[in-house]
Order: sequence, then C-alpha cells, then structure tokens
Amino acid sequence: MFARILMLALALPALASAAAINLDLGGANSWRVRNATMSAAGVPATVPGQIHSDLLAAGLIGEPYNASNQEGQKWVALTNWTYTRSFDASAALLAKQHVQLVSLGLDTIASVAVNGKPAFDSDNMFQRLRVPVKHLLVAGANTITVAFSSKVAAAQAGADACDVNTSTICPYRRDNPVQHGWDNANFIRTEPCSFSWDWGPAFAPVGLWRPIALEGFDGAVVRDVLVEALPASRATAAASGAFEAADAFAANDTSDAAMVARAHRRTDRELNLDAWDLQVTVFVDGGVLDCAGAALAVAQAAAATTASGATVTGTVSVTVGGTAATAQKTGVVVGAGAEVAVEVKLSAVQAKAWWPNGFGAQNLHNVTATFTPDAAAADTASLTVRTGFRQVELVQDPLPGGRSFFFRVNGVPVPVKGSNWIPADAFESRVTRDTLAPLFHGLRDSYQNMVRNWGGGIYQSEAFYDLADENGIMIWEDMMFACADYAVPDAFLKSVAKEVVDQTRRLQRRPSIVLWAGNNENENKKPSDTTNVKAYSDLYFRTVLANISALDGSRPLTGSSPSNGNETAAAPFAWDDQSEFYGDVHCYLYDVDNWDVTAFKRPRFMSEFGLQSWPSALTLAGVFPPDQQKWGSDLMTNRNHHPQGQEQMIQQISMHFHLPREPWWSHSTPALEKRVWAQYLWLSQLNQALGYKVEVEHFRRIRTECDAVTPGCNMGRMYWQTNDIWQGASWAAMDYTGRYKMVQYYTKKFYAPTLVSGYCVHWQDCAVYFVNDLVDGAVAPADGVLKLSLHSWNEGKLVEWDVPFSADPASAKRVWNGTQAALLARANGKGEHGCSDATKCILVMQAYNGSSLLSQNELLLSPSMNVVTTMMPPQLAASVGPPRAEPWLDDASGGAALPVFDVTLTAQHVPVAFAWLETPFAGHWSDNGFIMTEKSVTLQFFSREPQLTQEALQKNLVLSDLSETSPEYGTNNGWPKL
Ligand code: BMA
Repeated sequence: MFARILMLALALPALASAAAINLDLGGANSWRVRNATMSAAGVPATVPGQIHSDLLAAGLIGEPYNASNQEGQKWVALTNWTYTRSFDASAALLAKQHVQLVSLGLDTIASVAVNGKPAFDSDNMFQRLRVPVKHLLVAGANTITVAFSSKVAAAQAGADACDVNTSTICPYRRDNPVQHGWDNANFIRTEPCSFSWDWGPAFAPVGLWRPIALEGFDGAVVRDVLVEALPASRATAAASGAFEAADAFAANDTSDAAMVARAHRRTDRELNLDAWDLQVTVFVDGGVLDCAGAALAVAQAAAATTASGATVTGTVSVTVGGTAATAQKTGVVVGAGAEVAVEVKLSAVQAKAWWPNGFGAQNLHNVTATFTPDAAAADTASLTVRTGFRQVELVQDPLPGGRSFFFRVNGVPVPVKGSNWIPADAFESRVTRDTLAPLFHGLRDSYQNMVRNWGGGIYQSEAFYDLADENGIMIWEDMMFACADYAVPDAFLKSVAKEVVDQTRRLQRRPSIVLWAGNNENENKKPSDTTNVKAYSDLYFRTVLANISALDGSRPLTGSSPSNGNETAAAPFAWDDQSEFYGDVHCYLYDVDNWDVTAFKRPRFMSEFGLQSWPSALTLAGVFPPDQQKWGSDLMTNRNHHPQGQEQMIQQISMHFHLPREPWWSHSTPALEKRVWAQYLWLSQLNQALGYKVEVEHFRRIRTECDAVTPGCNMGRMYWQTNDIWQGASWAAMDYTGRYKMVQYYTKKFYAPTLVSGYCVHWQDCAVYFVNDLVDGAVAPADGVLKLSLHSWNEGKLVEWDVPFSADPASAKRVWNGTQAALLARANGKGEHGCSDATKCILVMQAYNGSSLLSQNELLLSPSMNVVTTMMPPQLAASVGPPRAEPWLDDASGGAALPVFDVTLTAQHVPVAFAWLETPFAGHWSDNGFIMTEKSVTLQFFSREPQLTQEALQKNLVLSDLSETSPEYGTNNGWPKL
C-alpha cells in the first residue's frame, strides 16, 4: 500500500512543494477535441490520452483493435486535431512570482496557445517542456489550446524536405508493406513503432500523452533529484570466506580456465554493502524556460516580454528515509528564470543494498531534497524520490579470443535471464499499473532478472519503473532510436539532446536501470562509409551518450544493441556486430532446425533471438469475427506483419510436428475448422516454447566454456519478446491480455536457478549438464544424485539409474555423457519393446541434492515428433479444488487477495506429450504444456478474477495434448476430439 501512495505522489514530480500552487490540467473529459470539419464544441477528451481513445469513448470510432478496424481508422492519423480546455486561474496563483506550464509529453508535433496567444511549440514527444506563462494568464476563466499536426504527414514532409547540405544524410525509412503502416518515422522524434512494426499496428496517435500542469511558486521549486551511490568502503575483512572460483588458480596461471575464472570473478567480499556514499544532485528551478527544437523559438518570443522576478538564496538539504543521514548546502543562489544543480554528498549512509531478482532483496529508500529560502517571502520546496543503492558494472575483461560482456551487481556476476519489452499498447493511456503488474509478476515468477526496454518504443511510465524497482527486474534502457539511420541537422541534435537530458533526469534514480544504450540495431555502419559514420557519431556518441554521461556516472553505457561493447568505441564501430567474442549479438533462426544445438551461436551475451507464434484462440476470438477464425483467413494474414511470417511458422512447425487437418472422412464444418485453427495456434506456441528452451539451455550450459577458437562463456540471454502490443502474431511470451503463451511456462523452467539440461549433437553424442546460478549454493559430491530414466511413449518408465554429481556455486558443468545408442540400449529387455529406436523413448533427468529435487527436465531423443507413432491416448482428467485467498498480485489494489485453486490432473497413460490446460478466465497456471511423466500431478491456477468459483473453473476447463492434433502419433482412437 505504501508503494502505491508514493507512486501517486510522484506522478507529477514537482507537486511536492509546500506552498507552491499546482493546477493539474488533466482529467477525464476535461478537454474538448475537434478537427477542421467538426464543431468548435468538439468531443470530450481525456488527458493524459490519445485521439483514438477520445474518439472511441465518444462512439465515433470502434475499438481500434477489433477485426480490421485499423485499416478503416487510418484517417485519424492523417488528420490534424485541436485540443482545448478552460480553467480558472485563482488570484493566489496569479500572485505567485512564477507560473510555469509544465508538460511531461505531447505526442508529437504541436502548437500550444494560452488565451489565443502562442506559448510554445513541440516537435519531440519525449521532452519535458517548462514554459513561464504568467504573462499569458488572466484572472478567472482562461483557455489553453494544443493543436496537433498529423505526425504521419510531418514525417513525410520531413523526408521530402531533407537537405543533404544540412543533414549529411537523408535516410528514407521504408517499412515493409506487410506491416500496413507508414514510412519515415525516423524524421520526427516520436514512438517509432507507432508507424507499425513487424509485430504491431499503425495508429500513429496524437494527444497529450503525459500529464500537464500549471505550477505557481515564489522563489524556486525542487525539480529533479538524482542519486549516485557507491559502497562506502571496501570491507575490512577482505577474505570473508565467500567462494571465489578464481582462488583455485595460481597468479601465474595463464590457462583459458584461469582467465575465465578471473574475468568472471566475484568481488562482493571486498565491498561493504551496508554503508553507502551518496552524491545527490538537486535541481532547483527558479522558473526556467526549458525548451528546445521547435518549442524554443515560440516560447522565447512569448516569454521575452515578461522576464521578471528576483534572485532567491537558500539552503538545500537532503535526508535519507529510515536512516539518520542528512546533509545540506547553504548559500544556494537561484536566479529568476534560472535553474541550478546543487550537489550534496552524504557518506557512509547505513542502508541495505538493492539486488536483482534472485540475488537478494529489493531494498528501496526515500531520499528527500528540500530547498529552504533564506527569506520568508519565498516558498519552501521539497521533493521525495524513491531509490535503491547498488553498484553496477558491465565487465569487459580479457577472455580467450576477446572480452567478457556481463553485469556485475554489488560485486556479484549476474547471469542475465530476460526478454525484450515493447510498448504494452498502441495507446499508452490504456497502460496502467494494473496492466503491467501481471506482466511483472510473470517476469519475476519465471526467474527473469532483466528486460530491455527496446529502442523502437517509448521511455516507459513511472509505474513501469516502479514495478521494475520493486521486482528486481533490471532494465537495459535503450534510447528511442531503432532500425533506421537518422538525418542529423543541428535542430534535430538539439532536440535529441534535450530529450536525453530530460529522460536521464527523470529516470536516473531508478536502481533497476543498469545500462543506458544508444539505440536498437543502428550500429551496422562500415567505417568506410564515412558520411553515415559521421552522422552516427554525431547522434549517438556526441549527443546521446555525451549528454547522459554528463548527468550520470553511476551506470555503464553502450552505443547500441548489438555492438562489440567497448571495442565499438575504439573502432569506432562494431567491426562485426555479430562477433561472438565481444559485446552482444542478435540472431534469429527462422529456417533452420531449432532443436539442433549446433545451429546456435555462442556469444558472450545474446540480447535478441526468437521465433514467432500466435496468441491462443481464446485471445484472438476476442477480436476476430467468427468467419476469420480459421488458418489463412484475411485477418490472420493481415495481423502477421513479419515478412514470410506465416510460411516460416508453418515450416518450423512441420519440421517437428504433423500439421493439424480436418479428417478425410468428414465434411468441413465450422466447428472442425475452428478446432483445426486452434490447434495451429497452439502448435505455433509449442514450436516457439521448445525452440526457446533448446536455445536458452545451450546458452546456460556454456557459461564458462570458451577458448580462443570456440567462443562462449555466455552470461546473458534475453529472448525477443516479453509482451504484446495487440492481438497478433509475434514473438511474445505473454499476450496482449496477459494470458501466457506456452513459452512463458517454459521460461519458468529454462530460467530456473538450478537446471539439469541434456542434449545430443545430431542425435548421436549426448550429454547432461547441471547449471547452478546460486551464488553461494553448492552441491557436495556426497549429496548430488542425477536420476536418469528412459520412458517409452507406449509403456512409460522402463529403466532408471543414478549418476553421482557435484556442483560449485555459480557454475555450469557436464555431469554425464555417452552415445545415444548406448543410452537407448539401457532399456534393452525392459518392457515389451524397450527403446528400439529414438522415436520410441524420451530421457527424463532429475537432479537431487540429498533428498531435495533441484531440477527435472526431459530430453526428446527423436529429432522430431512427427516420426513418433507409438503414443497412447492419455485420457486426461482434472479435478478442481476449493479456492484459497492469496495476495499474489501487486496490482493497484495493493495486493488484495485473489483465488488460487489446486487442480489435480490425471492421465491413464504417461508420458503425455505437452499436457495443456485452458480456461477462459484471466490468470495463469503453475505449469502448462509440459511432458507429464506421472499419472497424477497437482497444479495451481492463479486467478486474476476475484469472483471465480471452483464450479466455474471446473466447468470451463479444457484439457488437451499433442496426440489430439493428428492420428499419426499413434492415437487415432477417437480423433479428432471436438
Ligand atoms: C529485431 C528487433 C525488432 C524486431 C525483431 C523481430 O530486429 O529489434 O526490430 O521486431 O527483431 O523481427
């Protein structure tokens, strides 16, 4: 609950000033919006909001996501829209020395007028604009007007007008036609994917997308608080006894193993993590005019007539909540219309560290900065921000053949387990803490510790970063530039510089943000291409990164993703942005067998990879008309924005599975057609889940394996992508409604801290690894038992045997190996058929530490499932138990109790290939889509619906598995089930 109150208080950071007057100009239906052909009375409009949500609320357009509405709503983005509201300016407000209009975001090309007089223009949706407007206000009724131009038209005009004499380059960005969107978003500073992407729609909305307010004050306000924290000292007891792999090697050992251990060394035993030195930067705002780009000229012209006011002097003091720490700086001088940055240092603040998910608690602390004027006539102002103290390094030390690339937090190397985040809606005002909380729950619950806020979207809301801070989800924060070159005339660079400064000042205090990155996939320049290289350097090195590092020295920077890390800066570009020896890599494998472990790269850090899938039929049925609910329908084609996306998915599925089809003896019926459609969608998810599983397990196994010839030593994987922007084909693990695709369930298994993982190279030479991410947890040789067993599809478990193993902390190691032939031979003479060939059996692996099961996993020994012919119909049944109330979701209710059900699933025959439970209710399962090896298993359903009953869940539960999708698996008995 505490977190929620604080969040509301922080929504408009400057509202905390004691005697200042703040007039929020937002609110539901508080504005009117119209276009040139509508009456001046306009349509009720909500701020923050978007034009589409206003037109939808007024009944003027349908839900943009329904059916093919997107196509019919293109006119909205091609139209200019004018927002107006009236408000009362009180005598008390007008009596204030300064009245600033503060906008936290206008999307994108806008002119703002107060009482009909120009106040400022805007051309960058990511800027915060502060403009003195007292001279434009009158006592009593006032009006404010924000006139937006179509951003699609503005982008096109920018491209048309691009002049190589001022821009160096004019890079027209053509989107792929299958995206059904618009080109040239790179000519304006807007959300790139609002013009369409290969997983998202083209709505290009305009509107006041972030809050706007009038702020009146005498003297000054505290505008921003930035906090840099470092462990106060090295620990006095240097060798605390903590395990350190590098200790095992003599100082003069130059072997690859020694080099790897040294590069990945743990330094936390050298740090005192209970006391922190803080450098707090407090921005004190004396009514500054703060605009750039198009905004500036108009604002300057408007403000020039009324520059007034007196200098204020005072004291800035800083306190850290829950500690005795306090410090101050006296004699601070703030000129009227100026802004000063005041640095206050606090040493050895006694406070606990913030840790990423899985490595410790997410301790958060309030830091309050107060400006107390010397003269009583001015206002006392203060601002409280929530932060956390941690040290983060991006370690790039020598490794065989190159350099490492991994994050060390508070001295502990953290293998990154994550995914890439895209905007959660095309209309940001629909994204609330309630939208985000289930997604962050999914991240935390699946052992993820990082998401990359991808550079083609937006700098996210406060709620997003609150949840990241609270859940220990580290953020790799891209700046919003993606998949394009950019023209860089001076005005553009100035606009970007202000954007970057604004966002850094807003976000710097967030412990979750561990890296600032210049862009997504733009660093593919060749040093010979000097024109592009200069434009690139001007934008990212001299403008973006230079402005960030001037404000924040507390976290690392990288130019791009992918890049060669520090090698890039030296080059000055990635000599090979797919190098597996340096930096990070993106790699998509659409036309190869994703069950073949030799297909995968061995990079230091894999920041993007993945396969497309569809949301489930339940999700699509919410927006697909019945006649479109079939494979290959127009809407299916329309909603796959990836070139050849459908063909690739079919190819991928058919590499390993039979494609679903209607039975040859039956006439097609709508019910059959829908069933086949649902099975296609499900198989696309199964294909994705297994592909990610095989690839992630590969990355985790090679944590410490690399030499000068064979790369590896992988310490990071983030699959593409966490979430969805709408209901369409994509790489997401959680769909637009929050429903888990199968890969989300698999994520919880392949990212678990302890993992047993097997593979066979080309189905011949096999090995089993044990991966241990636990920093202090080891498995002693006396305790580690690997139980291996062979299960045949038609006879169940045939043979089981034990293999002893041990594990060091923070390690990955091979614990068993042998040929597949020898493995299968273990079942000779067992049961009726044994494992006469690889299509008959699977390997089940269980890793025990004493009596506790650390990890269970299965290895499909056959190169594909479509050669398996011996499955038995499992005859699944489920019994739902009574609900118990658990506050499992930290949504806006502050974690109110929600029903959790135990559900017992039984099968007549095991193993079951990919047992699947489905319900229309919002919520998720403790596991799903799994290979069922026991005849009875108890799962949990975590409902997001407070009123869900045992009876309703029991009645609306659908059970299925792979055998239902084709008789050829050996289960023609009863096929197909309807
Ligand atoms: C990468 C991303 C995105 C894209 C994804 C899937 O290129 O950076 O641009 O959506 O691949 O194609």
